[in-house]
This record gives sequence, C-alpha cells and structure tokens, in this order.
Amino acid sequence: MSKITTLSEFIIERQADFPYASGDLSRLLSDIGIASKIVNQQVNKAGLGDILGAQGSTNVQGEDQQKLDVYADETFIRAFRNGGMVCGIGSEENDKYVAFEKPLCKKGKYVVLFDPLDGSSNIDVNVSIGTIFSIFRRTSSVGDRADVNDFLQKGVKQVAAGYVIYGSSTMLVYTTGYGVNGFTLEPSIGEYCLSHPNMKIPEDGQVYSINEGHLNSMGEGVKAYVDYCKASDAKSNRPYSARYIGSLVADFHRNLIKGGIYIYPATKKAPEGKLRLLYECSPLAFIVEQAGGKASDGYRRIMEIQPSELHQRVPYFIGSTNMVEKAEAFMRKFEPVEA
Ligand code: AHM
Ligand code: MG
Repeated sequence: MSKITTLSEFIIERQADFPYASGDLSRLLSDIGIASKIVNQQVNKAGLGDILGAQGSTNVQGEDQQKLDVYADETFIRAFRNGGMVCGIGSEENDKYVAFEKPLCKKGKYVVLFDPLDGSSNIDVNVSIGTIFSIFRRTSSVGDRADVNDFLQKGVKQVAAGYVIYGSSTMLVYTTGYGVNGFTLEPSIGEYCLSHPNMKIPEDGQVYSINEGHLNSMGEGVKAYVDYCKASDAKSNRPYSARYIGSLVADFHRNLIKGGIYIYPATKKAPEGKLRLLYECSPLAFIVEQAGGKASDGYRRIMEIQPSELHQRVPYFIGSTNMVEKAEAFMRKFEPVEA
C-alpha cells in the first residue's frame, strides 16, 4: 500500500513553510476540515429530511431540524468560536460580520469569510454543492473586538483560502500561497487524504460555463465571447463545450482540473454581477492563481479589488489563463470602460 497523507499530517508538515508559525493557522485549517465533515454528513442525507422530519422534526440532540445552509453556517461558526483562532466571521448567511465576544476569541489573529453552502438551490435535486472560505490576518489589535476593516481586505491579503465540494465524493481543496492541494474524504475512516497534490489548471481549455439563458441581458463583450466559444475553428479546438451546473464550486472544480472558464457577468437584473467578492470570488481567485490560472472582473484582477461592503458583488471571469485573457480582450473591445 502506498503511503497515505491525511489532511492533518499535511497541514502540520506544511507549517514549516511559515517561519516562526505558532500553529494557529494550522489549527484553524484543521477546524475547517472537521466542521466540513459534520456538514458533509448532513448533506449526504439531505434527501431523507422529510422522512426523518416525520419522526417529530427534531434531530437527535432535540434541536429543530433546520435548512441545510443555516445548519452549515452554524456548524462552521461554532467550530470557529470554539477553536479560539478567529476573532470574527463574515458569512453569506449573516447580514453583518460577527465579532466573537469570548476573551479567547478576541485574542485570535484571524478572521474568516465564508459561504457555508454555496449553490444551495441544488440541494433538493442531489447536485453538488460546496463551502468556500477565505482567511485573513486581522488588521485590528489582538485582544480587541474585531472591526469592519478586518473583513474589508483585498484578496491579495488572504493567508489561506479553500473550498469543500460535496460531490460524488467529498473533497477539500486549499492554498496558503504555496500551491494548491486537494484531499478526498475517505468515508470509511473519516479522513481527508491527499489525492490531488500540487494542482495546476491547464493554460487552455475547451469548456465555457455561463448561464446562457440570460445571454440577452448580458453586455456585448460577453455575447461576443460566447459567440467566439461556439464558432468552429480547428486550430483552437472550437467550438468549445458548454458545461453549467449552476453550482459555482462544482463548475470551478471541474474547470480547475480539466481547463475551462466560468463566467458570471453583469446582467440587467444583476448589474454588479451576482457572486460575492469576499467569500465567493476572492478565495477561488487565490486558488486559481496559485494553480496557474486567472480571475478577473473582465478588466481588473479580482485579488486587487478593494472591497467596500461585506456582501459586495462583482462580475466574475475565472479559469484557464488563455481563456480569461481572451474574454478580457472581448470585454475591452466591445464593452470598453469609461476612463
Ligand atoms: P448562492 O450563493 O445563493 O447559492 O448563489 C450562488 C450560485 C453559484 O453557486 C452559481 O454558480 C450561481 O449562483 C448560479 O446562478 P444562476 O442560477 O443565476 O445561474
Ligand atoms: Mg453562494
């Protein structure tokens, strides 16, 4: 049997990448791994909700059964609060950031921004969903209460980011700025095992992922790029294939492995785009860049956008470098921004 490296072993080995590391980030990453396994258990039996609910709609702890995204949010928050490495969190499920009041947490050096269960409209139909997380070092003083500026940081300031995909198997993929590594949950032993070391996205791909049903409400640059993807050209292997799950983590994960581009542009209904900069776009941008790819809003690097609001939205182009650059060229040509 070849040697298996578990997530916990890997995190500890990699601590040496950070001279003078105290181990707090390692503990935080381990906490995320554990919380995701708890969420995974519930996701796996999502279809049984009604059957189990019929027993009295309370779970074994006597708590009311909750919607899965709320359950995931609470599970991660509990893990962060109990872990003591984090002074506050921002999440898709909470209007405002949450500053932890526990004295131990106030000493935490990090904040986490996360989407506890992205693509949750897919839960009912047994399609892959995910958790996305982004970790920053706090800007406020250790010992104080977390403040809003701890959360409104550019993507380039992230110390770690990752996602969990609850798919045909469950995987955790993360980066701390030294490459991207993926771990598959081995259900029989309940451990994440290193299965995708040093992940790299192909420079080119043959897949484009966009909600084409909304094409009429998108700008001319995006329309022209989609036309380009569909046009025949043997030299560049076009037409490309369209693949759109409607679950960002799943679409991103496929494109990361096989090459491709994911686009959620500005639309008439969502003039700023739909996806959130801080806990959807920035963390995946950090991962794609570490894997050799690119993420932009059509014009600017996502990682360099200064957020002004917790739930800020941004148009999103992410994936294989050559594809994102091509899409940007169409944006510049057909939707030039005013100087
Ligand atoms: P959510 O955070 O409310 O789940 O929305 C985000 C999801 C992404 O996972 C997905 O890529 C996108 O919304 C799909 O949106 P649409 O149905 O407009 O194509
Ligand atoms: Mg989401």
